[in-house]
Amino acid sequence: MTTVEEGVAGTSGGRAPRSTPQPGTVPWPAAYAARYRAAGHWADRPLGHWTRRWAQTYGNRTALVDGEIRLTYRELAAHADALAVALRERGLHRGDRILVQLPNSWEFVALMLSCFRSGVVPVLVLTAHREHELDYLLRHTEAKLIVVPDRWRDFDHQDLAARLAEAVPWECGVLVKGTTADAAHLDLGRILACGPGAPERIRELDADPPHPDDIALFLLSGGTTGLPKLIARTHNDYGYNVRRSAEVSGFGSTTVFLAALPVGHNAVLGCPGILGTLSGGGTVVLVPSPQPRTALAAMEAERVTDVAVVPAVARQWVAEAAGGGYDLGSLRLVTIGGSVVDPELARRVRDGLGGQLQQLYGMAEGLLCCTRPDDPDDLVLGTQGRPVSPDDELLVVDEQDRPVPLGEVGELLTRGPYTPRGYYRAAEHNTHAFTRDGWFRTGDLVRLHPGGNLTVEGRRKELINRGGEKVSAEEVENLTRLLVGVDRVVAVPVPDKQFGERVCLVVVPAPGAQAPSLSDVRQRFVRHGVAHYKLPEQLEILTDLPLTPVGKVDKKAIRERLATEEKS
Ligand code: OOB
Repeated sequence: MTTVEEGVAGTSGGRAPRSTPQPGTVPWPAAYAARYRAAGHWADRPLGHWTRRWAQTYGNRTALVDGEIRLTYRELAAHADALAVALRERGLHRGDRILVQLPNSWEFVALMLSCFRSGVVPVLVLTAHREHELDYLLRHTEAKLIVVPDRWRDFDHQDLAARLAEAVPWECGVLVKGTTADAAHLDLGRILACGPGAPERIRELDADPPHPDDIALFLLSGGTTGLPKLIARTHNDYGYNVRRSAEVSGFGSTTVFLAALPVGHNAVLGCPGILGTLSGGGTVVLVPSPQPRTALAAMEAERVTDVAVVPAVARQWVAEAAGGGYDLGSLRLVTIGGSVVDPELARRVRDGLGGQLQQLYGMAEGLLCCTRPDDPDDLVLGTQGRPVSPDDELLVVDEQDRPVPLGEVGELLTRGPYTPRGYYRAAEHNTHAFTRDGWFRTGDLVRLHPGGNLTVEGRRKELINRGGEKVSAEEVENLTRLLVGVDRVVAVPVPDKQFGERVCLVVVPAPGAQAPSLSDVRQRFVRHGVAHYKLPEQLEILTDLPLTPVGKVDKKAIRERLATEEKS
């Protein structure tokens, strides 16, 4: 008898398969790959085999809840098959990239699974992204399809996608979710309504699965460079990422996970998030936004057990819960991360929402650290956890890359079975972002404690962490030079009550030139199609920029000066 897994995956069932070169990526060295396989981290199965296995094992259980819609595992698998067949029929093949910009919705999950099944590679874009980001991502990945809602939050995504697709010199289609899909575009609703079609179409899919070392999806780096970098995550590495984080977080068949933050974020999608919940036969509840009333009402109504949240949102949830009127007694685990959580806030979140608290420090580049549900209070409230894999390697170094003594602060470098060795199509940048031995420079300043847990103490990289959304200082500076015509400009984080940090632009106008106003700068950014969360929220005009002894702009001095002014 052939088991479903063997039949679907068509892989070598445990033997190390031949690796296929993935252009633009940096493979793990053979010795590491062998180690990760031998340890069982890399399962050597494409993620597409999940869909069938879940349908067979969990059948009629509820997989997804999205408003009025409730889908069983079997229905979800059928939808994923229908989309996978449709992608193939539209000429999309293994390895072809598509931009996916969908709000939290069951269709997003079905599409992800269809990509895993067909080998088409989704590039996960936030709904907040606009022309500036999409155009770059489209060209950088040479994507052949853009998947968008017709409209979302008063923005016509269909129109923008159509314009972008038309402007590139290769064939690029538009797939639309919504009731007003243009006749020239593919209609997601219609494809799903038609179902998977003839059985031979499904057999064709089964016969040609992606290779486990192929790219399964692209995540965007919250990076520090002018434009976001792409992180190619393989079926093997991301599968382990999902499996292992579900294990350490204790996800299982009784898990009811609330996906309230944007689904395009790694933490919500697979740490353990949506995919971790589905792997164990639990239920995913999708809400369109983390708006406190919507989120808490969904928690109560669906008896949610697990949520993932960033500190800025957690604060709002705690305030809403304190108003009373919600029964949150079903909560088992509240996972918080994405930006700094101080012990005071950690305690307030735990006491205010209930359940156990889990701190999560992670990155789209791979490494995940978290506290464990049974850890003592001092670790849960006061640290960001420890790595999820025994094969995660951590090194804390000084500015010359020399290891610092245990317990001292330094930059965290990391390698491991789900931390790729380079960004996609970024050979030059990779020489700075990774060491010659393949360590990824996280740019985060951490302290490693004797028991193995770490605390995040600051960062060396130049980014602004606005409530978990990462804004590259360099990108904002370049945009200001381009759009406002000021040469001497720096972007720095300043403390913000709601978001933790906000983007502050510091400008030195040319002699005799008029200083721009904040609203002028913001308008120019919007007109250029820059995502809203990157818009500067504060503008400071200086007559000069302080310099370090080696002649670089001293951003630390600027940040300190602004922080002092804020207090006084
Ligand atoms: C998550 O992923 P990214 O790629 O958006 O951002 C990664 C960066 C980290 O390098 C660090 O600077 C910051 O976000 N960060 C934290 C943190 N978690 C992430 N800083 C302080 N405390 C934390 N707990 O943000 C991400 C990806 C997967 C799981 C969780 C978060």
